[in-house]
Amino acid sequence: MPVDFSGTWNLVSNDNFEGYMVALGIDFATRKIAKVLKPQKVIKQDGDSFHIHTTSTFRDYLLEFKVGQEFEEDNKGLDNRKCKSLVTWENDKLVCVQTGEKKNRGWTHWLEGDDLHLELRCENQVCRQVFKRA
Ligand code: ECB
Repeated sequence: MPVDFSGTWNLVSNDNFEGYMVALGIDFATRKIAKVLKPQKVIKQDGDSFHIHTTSTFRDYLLEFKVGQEFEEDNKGLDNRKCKSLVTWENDKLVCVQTGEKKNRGWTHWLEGDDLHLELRCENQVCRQVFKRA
């Protein structure tokens, strides 16, 4: 059975989100609001087709993609930079490379026990988020 990320997930920890936001050039006022958010992720997975909706009291972000098919990502409401994104499987990890103005940009999702993990990367910064099922 392939790994299934489907479900509703609540953020429980968020290590170095500040550093990640600084690397993305997010302004101080926005970072101050964003760093206290407890976003929820709703993931719908049908094989290699994904719908990942990250919601919060401040902003929402919807991403839809198929593994192995490159797409244009607009990062609207985040840093608003466009990039070319490609998500692939690395064993049971879902790995996204976001090619654009920012070096070493991307993220990785995986399941560990009952937890959903997300590593967000930009330049030399790594943010580690952990989610639990709602
Ligand atoms: C959408 C909730 C967070 C809103 C934060 C608002 C302002 C901060 C601006 C930029 C910070 C960059 C990213 C925010 C962190 C999480 C949002 C989604 C990260 C992401 O790309 O998740 C992937 C993998 O689950 C799916 O889009």
